[in-house]
Amino acid sequence: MRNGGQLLVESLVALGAKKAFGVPGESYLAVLDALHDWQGTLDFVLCRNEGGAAFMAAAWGKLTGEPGLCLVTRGPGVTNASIGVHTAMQDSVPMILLVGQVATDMRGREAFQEIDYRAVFGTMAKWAVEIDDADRIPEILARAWTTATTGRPGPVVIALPEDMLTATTEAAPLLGRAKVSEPAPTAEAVDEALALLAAAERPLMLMAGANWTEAGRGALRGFAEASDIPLVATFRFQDQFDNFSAVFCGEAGVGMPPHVKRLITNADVILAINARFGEMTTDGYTLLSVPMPKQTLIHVHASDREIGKIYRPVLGIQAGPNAFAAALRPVRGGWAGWRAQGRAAWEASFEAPVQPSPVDMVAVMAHLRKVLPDNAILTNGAGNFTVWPNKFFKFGREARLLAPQSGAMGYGLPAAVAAKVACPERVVVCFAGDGDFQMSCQELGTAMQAGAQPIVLILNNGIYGTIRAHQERNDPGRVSGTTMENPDFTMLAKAYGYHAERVERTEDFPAAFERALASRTGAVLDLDISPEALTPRQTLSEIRAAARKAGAGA
Ligand SMILES: Cc1ncc(C[n+]2csc(CCOP(=O)(O)OP(=O)(O)O)c2C)c(N)n1
Ligand SMILES: [Mg+2]
Repeated sequence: MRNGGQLLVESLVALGAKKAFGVPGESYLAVLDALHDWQGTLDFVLCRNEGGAAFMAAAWGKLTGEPGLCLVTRGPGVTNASIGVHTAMQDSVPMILLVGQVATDMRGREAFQEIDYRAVFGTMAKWAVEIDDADRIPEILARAWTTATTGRPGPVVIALPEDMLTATTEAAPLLGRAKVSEPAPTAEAVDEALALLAAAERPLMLMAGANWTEAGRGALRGFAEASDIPLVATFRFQDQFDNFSAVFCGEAGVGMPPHVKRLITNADVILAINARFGEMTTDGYTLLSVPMPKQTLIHVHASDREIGKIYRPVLGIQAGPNAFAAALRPVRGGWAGWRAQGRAAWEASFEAPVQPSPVDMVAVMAHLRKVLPDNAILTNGAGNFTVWPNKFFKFGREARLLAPQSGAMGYGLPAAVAAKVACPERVVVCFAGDGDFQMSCQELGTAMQAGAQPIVLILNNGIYGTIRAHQERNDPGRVSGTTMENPDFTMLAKAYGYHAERVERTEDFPAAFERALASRTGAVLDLDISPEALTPRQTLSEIRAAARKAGAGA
């Protein structure tokens, strides 16, 4: 005999869960109590805000491919955590959010902190469910795990009524997880796709998703290189393909470089693998027209819900990315020049002028490209600063990028903590804007307690730069709600036990970063960035002047 909380935790252990990120609440005491018996097997990583905890779980899912677990209390806890659910959905990564619920005998009365989870998360999560009967915990957990990890991976929300967790049950815990094989393409579908590519003059591959295996990535690279087809990663998935491969031509994301736009617009055949065609990747659904792109589209996805969702493909193939990549055979055509042009343009995109800033990020990124180990993990939230880790780093086979497709500020630090929890031996560098950092800087405490401190680079320009840029474009000179008064970030970091330094000159960065790498307490480097250095190639004043010239705000 067990209670619901014990059955839940034993089943999670059987599924292979190693860490759960959360903030405690009286609504799920039985789960916390059960975790007491499993310390060292399934650890509770105590977070400071449910937003941070949920970001950590989402990042865990992105990094490991296993559902990131998040435990939060009802009402106020879960509403805080919702940002991570939204992010996991937009990122298509597996996550399971376990949340307390009022007892079943008072449900529906708007009891204390009550939320109708199915209604609130029904459209935000991949699946939202409530477990009414402790006997059904193993069944629903098994389904949640499979739901989170298969097809298009995503977040599952499971509500746990308090009386269900304390009820005793004779149901047996799960003994393990289901092994689910990816859907594989039929031989005819592969032949048809290869025939379409072979007939192309300017083929392009678009790849997406964080659910690639080593073998799948290797097979895709082998195919792309042998066929000499240029490949572009969709928004913030550029770490999934070896950037040092000659076929890699960049990322179709926010602030899309002109050469990537040209590759997508001018391609005559596009093989899109695992992509959901978000707004950023399509430049606001303009690079491919809805619903019939002029490009011949071959859309491969494991989920039947994604194929034809926005674009009617000429050929849709329901297949997992790895199974599909494994089935490919090289095709040959006369497009080597087209590929080489894309590659050269990507290489050239690393050249940028000297920045009008005390610390020049062009130089900082050139330094980081030299000194970071091959398996470094970079993270970021949202802001103009993300251009540096996203567009000025070269991700080799082992490097990883944890960056939110939801554009959620505050993701970078929790993601870095999760990465450090998952891989303590790897170098993890969080890039944070001054605004971005302050969305979740309390998680410095989580990292300190868990012994999972990353290196944090704060790109401190004193403004909500992204919004300021929009402001200058729309209403030049009318600065409103975008200037920040900041605390001394080094003092804040030191209070949490970190090595911390303010860096005010580019030439001081290499030594400061070396000290950060050597620090066993994690490090926060507060970089003095001029608000003028708002984009790599256009200053704040230039944005304003251009907008005035164009008559904006007049
Ligand atoms: C949670 C959240 N709130 C608000 C926004 C809107 N937003 C996008 S970028 C940005 C400013 C980011 O400022 P900062 O982190 O300082 O980076 P900077 O642009 O200055 O480099 C804001 C407010 C958002 N994306 N996410
Ligand atoms: Mg800023």
